[in-house]
Amino acid sequence: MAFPEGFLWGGATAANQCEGAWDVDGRGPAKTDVTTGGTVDTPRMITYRMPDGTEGAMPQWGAKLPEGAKYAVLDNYLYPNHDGIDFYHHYKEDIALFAEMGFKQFRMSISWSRIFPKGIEDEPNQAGLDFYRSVFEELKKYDIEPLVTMWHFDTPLYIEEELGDWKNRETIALFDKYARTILTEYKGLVKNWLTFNEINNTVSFLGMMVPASDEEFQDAYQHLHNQFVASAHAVKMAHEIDPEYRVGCMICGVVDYPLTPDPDDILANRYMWEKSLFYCGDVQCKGKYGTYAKRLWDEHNVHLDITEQDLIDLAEGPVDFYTFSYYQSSCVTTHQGAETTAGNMTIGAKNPYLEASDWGWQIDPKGLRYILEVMYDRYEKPMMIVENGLGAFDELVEGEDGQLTVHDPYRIDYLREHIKEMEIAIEHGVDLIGYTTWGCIDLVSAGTGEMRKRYGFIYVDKNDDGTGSYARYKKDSFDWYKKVIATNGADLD
Ligand code: P53
Repeated sequence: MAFPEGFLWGGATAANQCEGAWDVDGRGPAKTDVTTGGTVDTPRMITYRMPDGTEGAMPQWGAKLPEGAKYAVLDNYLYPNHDGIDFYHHYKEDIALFAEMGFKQFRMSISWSRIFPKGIEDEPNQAGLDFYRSVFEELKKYDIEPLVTMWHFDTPLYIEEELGDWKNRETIALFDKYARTILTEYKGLVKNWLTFNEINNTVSFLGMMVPASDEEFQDAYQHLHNQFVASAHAVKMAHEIDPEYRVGCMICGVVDYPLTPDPDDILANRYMWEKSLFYCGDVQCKGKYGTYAKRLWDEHNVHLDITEQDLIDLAEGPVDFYTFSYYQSSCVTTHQGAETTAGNMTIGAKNPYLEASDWGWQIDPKGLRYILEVMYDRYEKPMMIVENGLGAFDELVEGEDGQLTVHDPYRIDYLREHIKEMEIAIEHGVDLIGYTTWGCIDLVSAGTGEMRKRYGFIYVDKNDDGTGSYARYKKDSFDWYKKVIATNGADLD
């Protein structure tokens, strides 16, 4: 049997997409709290107010706040992350359902601004610390191991707005304080941590959905460098605070293929892997920049502020394991006019051999084997897939037992085919130790802000217009995944 004993089956969420309670118990706002809902072909908007009181909204990607504007929550807009799926008040019920499926591991994130509302306070917010303690204790009741992401796209808005976000080095020290606080607080309750979710997105998607200037690349690479340093600090700190702690990186694993055998496409694809995947993975796993980094910086005239001490810190803080998300693959080409898939998050050329989801994400189980094998060979560190799944429209119907349910064979098929590829990768020698499907309970989409883009085994009655009872219902995939876990991946039917 391919899957090793103790394999960490489970599901994944992120604080800002499920907790809700955005301004409850002293939590400060994050960027997601000024971000509206969008759709597959209309962007999410970020709302702001001018000094003279005029209100405005700009697309999530590519636009810059007008001079003098401040992020603001406005009337007449809907902010889906404000309420999420109200995990904040439903966590006991939700964790009981995860336990019923047999989860060994639950991936979640801590909202930084619940612990330090602005990010700059000297003392943490006790109510925020208490909330996560209760969640960890609840998980412990069922022997579910938490896998905790320290940062899932949610820097406190104050840091983002007043301090210049991650392009400012001062943010490193603020993150250090936050990391030390949670690593100290949850000693004994947590073993496995991830530092930055999909850290590579900052550069790998830049210029793809809308064109970007060299200045934006400069800021993005500096932002990444500062996060690399903060991540290395967190790894070192974790090992000092508790030798049992293990800390991983988290990379957005979009697999690219050359669209044609034109040598220019082959090279372009290789350079895409360097920019999108290796750049971050190499620094976080090997503790130093790859040889190609200078070429990437030169492309956009980037000059980084990297100190001698930074280089020492990076070398001393490589991660213990490698994790990534995997949803889709894409194609790279130097040829003009290549066809793309639908959707407002189109990230490359269309692959004629693959089908795409309703949101234009190309479904490619073999790509999962491909990236597992490449990355394991490169880093030789234990690996986890910490996000994978199909965002799809679900219909709530009455089941045979009279209970409301969703018949979701499309989701089961997607997951089954990906798990089969994991199995092959393990047979080929990859040290894969865990798998957490994305949005194991329906939650707010990061890309579009929709509820209707559902990933869960558990349906949540909440709609895009904000209505709904927040009741939870088991989908067909719930029982299927329960069986997969019970048989340690042997029965996928
Ligand atoms: P949604 C873009 C491309 C690939 C993964 O995405 C991405 C994104 C950003 O949306 O994000 C990850 O919700 C991310 C999760 C997110 C999930 O993929 O747009 O870590 O927060 O929800 C799925 O369908």
